[in-house]
This record gives sequence, structure tokens and C-alpha cells, in this order.
Amino acid sequence: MSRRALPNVLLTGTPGTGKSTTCREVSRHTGLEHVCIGDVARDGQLYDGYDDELECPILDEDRVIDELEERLGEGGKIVDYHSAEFFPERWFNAVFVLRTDNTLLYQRLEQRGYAERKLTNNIECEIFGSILEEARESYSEDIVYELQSNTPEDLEQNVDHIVHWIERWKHQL
Ligand code: DAT
Repeated sequence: MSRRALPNVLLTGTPGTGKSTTCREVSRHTGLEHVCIGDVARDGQLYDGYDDELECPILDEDRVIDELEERLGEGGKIVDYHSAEFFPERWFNAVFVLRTDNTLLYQRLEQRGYAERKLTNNIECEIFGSILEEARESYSEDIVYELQSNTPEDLEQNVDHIVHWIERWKHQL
């Protein structure tokens, strides 16, 4: 397989850890296209029922993959989603997992108006490090990076870190 001109990056983490904010900034600095899986699913109505426990629609993962296969094949995408396991491993050159302190995450999700059960589920997900574990199980460990996302300074550093990673990748041709 020929090398892509630009890498694909997955930015994942529990809801509220800062994925979309970070993706927007990385996209602005690098020109990588921000692909938000939530928006792709909503635009194409790529759902398969409703999860009462998590209070959100269930993604039709196969249809999401079909929908994105060609675009991801081009490279140059930064994908934003709160799960890491169902994407084809070959899609990504790096996987960044954002982590947030429980108290701060609780405040962010409360501000979003999440109901108690949804809040608790997401906080537990973060406490157990579920998404980091999922990412490490789904991809080669040497492409999975954990980043703390607690403060605006962290946000700035994370954007810098990912932008530099992309620049280095481009120059390793
Ligand atoms: P996600 O896309 O993971 O659900 P988001 O980007 O929408 O998260 O961020 C949730 C809220 O938290 C939003 O108001 C921006 C804020 N935020 C994100 N990262 C942050 C950070 N590192 N420090 C402080 N606030 C942050």
C-alpha cells in the first residue's frame, strides 16, 4: 500500500474531555479535515436503535465505516469520537486519548445538562480509563498516546503536540 501524503489521526476520550475543541484547533493549524462521527451519523441517520442506559442513539457501525471508507483512504483526516474499537485499525497512523480529572469532567458534563445516570456512566468510564484501554487493545501500543486535558494550558499543549506529531510524520516521507 502506498504511503498517504497526510496521516489520519483518531482523537478519542470520554465525552467532555475536549475532543471537538482540540480537533478544531488541530484542523485550523494543519489543514487536516475534522471528521466528527456524531455529525456523520446524524447527517446520514446511521443509527441502529436507541441505548436507554447511555441515553443516546446506537451507531450503525458498519454503515459508518462504509460511509467513511473512501474519505479515510485519502488521508488527512482527524476523526473525533468517544470510542476507539470499531474503526478499521489500518485507518489511523496515530491515536490520541484525552483524559480529564473526574471533578472537572463532572462539572463540564453537568454544564452540558447531562442527566444523573448519563453523567455517572461517563464519569465511571473515565475513572476506569475504559477508552484508553480500548485504544490500547485495538491499535499497536506504539501509536497510542495519552494526553491530560484538564486546563486551557493542557489544551494548548495538546494541540501543539498533535500538530508537531503531524509535521514530523509528513517529513518522514
Ligand atoms: P468533547 O468533544 O470531548 O465532548 P468538548 O471539546 O466539547 O469535549 O469540550 C467540553 C467542554 O470543556 C467545552 O466547554 C470546552 C471545555 N474544555 C475542553 N478541553 C478543555 C481543557 N483542556 N481545559 C479546560 N476546558 C476544556
